[in-house]
Amino acid sequence: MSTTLSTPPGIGREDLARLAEHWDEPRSLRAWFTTVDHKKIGRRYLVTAAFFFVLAGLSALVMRTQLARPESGVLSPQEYNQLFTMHGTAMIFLFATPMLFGFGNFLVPLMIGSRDMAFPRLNAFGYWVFLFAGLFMWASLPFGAAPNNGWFAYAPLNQDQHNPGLHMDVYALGLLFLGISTTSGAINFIVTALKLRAPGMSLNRVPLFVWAIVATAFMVVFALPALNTDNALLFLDRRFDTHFFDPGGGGNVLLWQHLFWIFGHPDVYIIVMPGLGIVSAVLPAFTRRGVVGYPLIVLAIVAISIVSFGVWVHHMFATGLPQLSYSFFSAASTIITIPSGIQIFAWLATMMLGRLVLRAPLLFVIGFIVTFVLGGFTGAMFALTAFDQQVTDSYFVVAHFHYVLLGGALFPILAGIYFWLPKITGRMYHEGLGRWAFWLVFTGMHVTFFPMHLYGLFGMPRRVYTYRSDLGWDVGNLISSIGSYVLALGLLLVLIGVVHAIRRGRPAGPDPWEGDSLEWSAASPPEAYNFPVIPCVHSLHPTWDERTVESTTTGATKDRILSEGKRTLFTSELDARPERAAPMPEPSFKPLVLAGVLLVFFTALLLGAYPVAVAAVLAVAATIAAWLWPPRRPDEEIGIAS
Ligand code: HEM
Ligand SMILES: [Cu+2]
Repeated sequence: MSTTLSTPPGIGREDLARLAEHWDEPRSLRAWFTTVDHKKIGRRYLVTAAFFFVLAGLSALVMRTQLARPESGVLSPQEYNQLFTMHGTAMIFLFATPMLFGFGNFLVPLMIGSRDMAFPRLNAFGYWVFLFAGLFMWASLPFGAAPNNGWFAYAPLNQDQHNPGLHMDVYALGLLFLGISTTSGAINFIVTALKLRAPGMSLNRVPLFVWAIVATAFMVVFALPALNTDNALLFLDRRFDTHFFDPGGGGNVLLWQHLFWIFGHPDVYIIVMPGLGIVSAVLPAFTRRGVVGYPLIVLAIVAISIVSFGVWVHHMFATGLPQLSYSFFSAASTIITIPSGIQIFAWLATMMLGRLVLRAPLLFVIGFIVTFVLGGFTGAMFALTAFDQQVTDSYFVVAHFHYVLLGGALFPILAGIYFWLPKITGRMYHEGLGRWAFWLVFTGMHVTFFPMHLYGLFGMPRRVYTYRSDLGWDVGNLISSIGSYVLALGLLLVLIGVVHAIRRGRPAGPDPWEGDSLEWSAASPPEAYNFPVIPCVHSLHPTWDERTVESTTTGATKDRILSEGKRTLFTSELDARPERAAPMPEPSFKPLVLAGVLLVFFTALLLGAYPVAVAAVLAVAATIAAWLWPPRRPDEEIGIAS
């Protein structure tokens, strides 16, 4: 498996053998279902999210085929509604966030010098719930019962009397189900980054990618409850005759919008922030220097994660709220461009001061900067209430958010794929294929979405399944559709590149990019225990720093080898001072079982089989009890410091 064949210096053969014995999981079907290894779980997140991306992308291609010509009949209005809703919902909830969580899962323990996440079984549980919730939602499409009211599912159209059938029940239950995964993942990231950092990695030495993931996780914890409340109330409205969002019964349609966007705007940053973290992680290797302005970037990350909770009403400028509140939210929306701008300038300065190595990951980072800044420009335009009221609900908006989301999430994700593929698979990708993929994706993206600004300004509304040909939108739409095929071709090349690397790529070695963070000091792919010796971190760029490297070779000590039992080191939150070596859990079926029982619960609710749902709740309680039951012989814990 690993590329380091000889014994690494600093650790003896017996210790190495013992580590392998405690950490290696056998290659069996059983091990496949019970694994708690963050690297395997991270890989699964990446593959599953990529699969949902393909489904959502194919939906987009079908829509663009329908819209290529005026008055075409590829799709019925009902089918179009379901496709754009599933496309948007899946891209946001089943692709962007889980994909970035996949990178986080694989990388955070490696970057902070730990042997796993803080809660490995919770981690496995989060993955299974994500998989089941995603399948739960997509499975509705072949039955013609997929959500059909847009990804933000406004009231009153989400109500039973206006929207009968299962469509919006799938939406409400699917997102509630998925939220369990996102929340548990977020908590895991927070605890991992606070408690499992290698000794010496004080807060001012934490890699920017980890900062971004932790800030994202905090935002998830605070934002998601609003969405969950919305969906729980919606389900009650639809099934149990409450009237939270039904004006006829004294409810309030704007309540839905407020709760949705209190979640929804932070969610934009939940999607983009880890992408920005990837950019900060990729740049040092391809500019041969640290990112300029580390403390400023950290402050910007923290500022964004707070301010983004105070701008949500800019999504509601056309709902007739009091003018004064618009002024406040307009100002807040303008202010939030400052910390984003700081990061952009820090990256530009890094590139100007460094020595550029123009490989595929850097190309995608440059593509990110161009695209994301253009999306930011139109975003700043929307912050002005008067402008927003003119173009809201037009294709100008569709252009804007695709620039932000493809710029801020897809491009960094592609940069991350090329950058970490050698680490994840142990194999190098084909550079020529990577460049072709970049140019096709970049060109395709702008050819698809730039014209949308124009026909948006010319009045084409979003979410229409077709248009008349005398409105002047024909040429623009045709160009967009052609662009989307070019984009799809580029993405196909990415996939081919990944498969080619796995099959044919030359072995990468532990550190093909001479990167600066700790994952590059582990083998490619990393051993099950990540690090034979947990390093002692002396700087912000540990792999470039002699003293940190020495701490795992000539300076290795027993308390950082930890070869007795399956253990990793817990350290203090701020300064990462060693506290104790804690035992890590063995593989287990319980995460899978719990996720499976939850799937039964949500399916029963969907189909109205309430007695089954009650039984499933009991099974959930029983599974959790079994999970938490103390083992007969409590694991021995060995304190190594006071
Ligand atoms: C891969 C190329 C993509 C293409 C060709 C594409 C195309 C489209 C199209 C045709 C629509 C429907 C527009 C309408 O009728 O109003 C749409 C909506 C949307 N797309 Fe994409 N898209 C792509 C990628 C993405 C990505 C990567 C994301 C997010 C990460 C995304 C998020 C959305 C959202 C949120 C909507 C709004 C759905 C709604 O109106 O409720 N798209 N896209
Ligand atoms: Cu917003």
